[in-house]
Amino acid sequence: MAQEEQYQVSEEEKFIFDLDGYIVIKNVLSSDEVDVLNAIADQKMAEHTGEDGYKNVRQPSAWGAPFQRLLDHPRVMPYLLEFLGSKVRIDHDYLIFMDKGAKRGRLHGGDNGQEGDHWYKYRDGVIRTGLTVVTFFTSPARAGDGGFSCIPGTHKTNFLKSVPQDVRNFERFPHYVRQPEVEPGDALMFSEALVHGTMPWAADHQRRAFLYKYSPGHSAWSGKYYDLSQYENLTEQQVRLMAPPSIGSRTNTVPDEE
Ligand SMILES: O=C(O)CCC(=O)C(=O)O
Repeated sequence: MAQEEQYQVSEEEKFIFDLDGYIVIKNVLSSDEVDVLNAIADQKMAEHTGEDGYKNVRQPSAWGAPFQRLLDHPRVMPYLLEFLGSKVRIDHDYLIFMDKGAKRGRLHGGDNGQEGDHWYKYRDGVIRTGLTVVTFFTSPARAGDGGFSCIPGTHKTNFLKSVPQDVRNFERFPHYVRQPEVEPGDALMFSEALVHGTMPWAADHQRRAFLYKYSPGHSAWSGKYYDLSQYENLTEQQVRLMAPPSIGSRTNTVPDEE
């Protein structure tokens, strides 16, 4: 049995993702795995000074096996196949580290008709979404800490332009803005069709989030495709996942998935 088949997206999880536009997948990584990722990140990030406590660095997936494994993590693949289809591909990845007081990223996103890869659809029991993010957390974001925040349900809103600018700028926090709580080892999956952003970081500990972004097989958000020579010992599945966008002769990312 393929490892992915051990995990099924439940009907309740489909309901949650359809309702909110995001879902928290608990305990994707063990505490040992989190420690390994943090130790590698400590080394790799030592030379990055960032800007006002904010660091954004490209492509942690190329930092060796523990980060490469996140590309097609067996706990996450079932969600990618369920929501992006059998030809899902990795589009790009980066990390966000934030120290107390760091600010970035107003509320943005949504299917505004301009960003072609930001969309969400449902038809005949099947959910499909465009550019979709899986954020792996190696430090917690508890109530009031800040970091990833969103307006649940806005992946389907008919009133995208009505989100007030002071709310988008985090100058006002009405009840409909939510900062999901996560623990180290959790992953949060969200559609870029969801209105979302980066709330100022208020916690004493550093925010550590690794964002792996996926697209359906036919599409791309990034114009820069993966250079496989930057990776070692890629599996055949990872090579299929990292292929540039196309649909005609593209094989399924997990071969027996329809
Ligand atoms: O996790 C965050 O801080 C939000 C990231 C974001 O805005 C994005 O992925 O477009």
